[in-house]
Amino acid sequence: MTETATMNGAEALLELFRAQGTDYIFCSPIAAWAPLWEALAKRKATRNVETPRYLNCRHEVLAVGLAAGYYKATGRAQAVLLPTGLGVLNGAMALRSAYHEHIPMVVVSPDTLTHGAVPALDPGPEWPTLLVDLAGPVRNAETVTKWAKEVKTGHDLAADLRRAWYFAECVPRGPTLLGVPFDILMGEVAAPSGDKPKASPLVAPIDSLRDVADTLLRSRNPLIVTEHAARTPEDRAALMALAEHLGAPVFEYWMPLYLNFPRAHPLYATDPIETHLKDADCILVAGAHGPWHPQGTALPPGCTVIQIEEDPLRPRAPHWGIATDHCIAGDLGRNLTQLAALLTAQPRPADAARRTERWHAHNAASNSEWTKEREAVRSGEHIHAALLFDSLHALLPDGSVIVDEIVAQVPAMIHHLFRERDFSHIRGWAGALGTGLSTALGVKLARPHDMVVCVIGDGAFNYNPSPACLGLAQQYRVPVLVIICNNQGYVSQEWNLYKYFPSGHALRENNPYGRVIEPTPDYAAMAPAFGAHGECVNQPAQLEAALGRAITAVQAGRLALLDVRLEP
Ligand SMILES: Cc1ncc(C[n+]2csc(CCOP(=O)(O)OP(=O)(O)O)c2C)c(N)n1
Ligand SMILES: [Mg+2]
Repeated sequence: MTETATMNGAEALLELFRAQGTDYIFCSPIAAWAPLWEALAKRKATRNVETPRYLNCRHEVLAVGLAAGYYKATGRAQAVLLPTGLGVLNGAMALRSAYHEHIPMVVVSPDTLTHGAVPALDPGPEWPTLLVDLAGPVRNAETVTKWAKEVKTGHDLAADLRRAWYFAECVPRGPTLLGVPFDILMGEVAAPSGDKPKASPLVAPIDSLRDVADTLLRSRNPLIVTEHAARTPEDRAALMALAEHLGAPVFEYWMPLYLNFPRAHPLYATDPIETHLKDADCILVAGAHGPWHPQGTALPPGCTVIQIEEDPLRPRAPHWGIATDHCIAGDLGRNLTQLAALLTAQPRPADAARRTERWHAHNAASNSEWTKEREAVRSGEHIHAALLFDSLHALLPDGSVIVDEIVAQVPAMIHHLFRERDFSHIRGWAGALGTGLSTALGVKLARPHDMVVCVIGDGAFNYNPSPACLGLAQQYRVPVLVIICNNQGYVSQEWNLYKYFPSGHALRENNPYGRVIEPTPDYAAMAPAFGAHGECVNQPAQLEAALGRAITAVQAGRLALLDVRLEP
């Protein structure tokens, strides 16, 4: 009889992470990770191995946000460790964003089966008294993950971890969670053998794509709308090929997740899609969770709506109000690329060149309005958002990646910061505030040689685990440039007062209750506490020099935090 090699569950988990190809383990500490920490130290001492790299995170939202940012920049899923049910609850908001954004990651969370009754498997007296919940990590995760399960025995650990990883990475992508009791982390299991399963992509059959290509080619006024179609340059090239062949404009819905289309391209639509719906006869919704508002807006009779998405009709959301004619499910990038290839193999539609010219003229007219705005704000008394983004456009090095968590300044960022330079764009949040900083840090881990800029609202900054993020940047030397777009409050949250109560008491008496953050904190003063460079700037004349100093600090390896006081 051959003897099977054994190890404890934590050592096996580490080996499984390595075999799945994770680069990082983003861990929020709890004493129950002791066997894992010992396994890491043993591996380092005996084999001098540090991959996957372990990062200690001082907040669960930070751990999840790092994994999300790293995936957005690389397309590679990472491991996240969250301390039992309470850790899952603390990270749930960031998991919820990952779930909506189709971001894969595998979360592992410890629990206890025996609550101290077995001395060798006792996680500590705090478990039965303070740490465990009836729901446990798995049930706590159910509404914010794609798949969540507890490992029942040591025999199941390897198979369950591989399943969790496969489910996270296959479309529709998303976070998965494995509850692993302390009893299993400490107990003996067989050393895992075997590799990660090879997964074939899920793509639409060619006939369905051909059908859609024919519809697009026959259309007289096609529109394309996207929010997250192009995470990679290849995806972007496919979208460009489609748009250029058809002479169709590309609208990015107002908070794009990526730079889906070059924003200086003549077919990049510069005004909202809502004004053009009445003329459309075919709309390609290529990765957009809310392509227009309200979704029930009547479209012209006969207008065909084609949705290309990992999981069309939004199963993760309560509402999809768009009458959709074609659902093309599966890997978004691959389906787009195949569709572009089929389409461009056909002759260009006769009126595509004329349409291109028409859209070019239309977009140029709105662009000249943005140019006028840039010029108008140069001589202002206060720093206007347009001036900030224009200055960043001038000063940031090539290849910079902008990670944003802003609201009121989104249009200014899109039109002034991205107008010509070769910058990448990654959204750092998905409706729930609090993930911008950690997403930016995750992007920086993935792109250590590029300038990563987190453009964040003053309100948003307050929702982030900011000390934990600044601490991680210091501890592991992950220098990002943080620009606080400080308009001294929740400006966007006042919009409904203007809409519904324009002459009501709140606005008339300048008493809007929910808008203000007062007194405005000295955000820059936080930076030195974490060895970072910090500055506050409120004069237009000081802006460029302050940006220059902050960029230099980041290039020298320190996080820089610039609190830019914008005109309210
Ligand atoms: C977790 C969470 N809480 C509350 C909100 C509601 N909310 C959306 S934007 C916003 C204000 C953000 O302020 P800031 O970042 O300064 O942006 P501004 O409104 O000034 O543009 C709030 C409170 C939210 N989206 N997510
Ligand atoms: Mg604000």
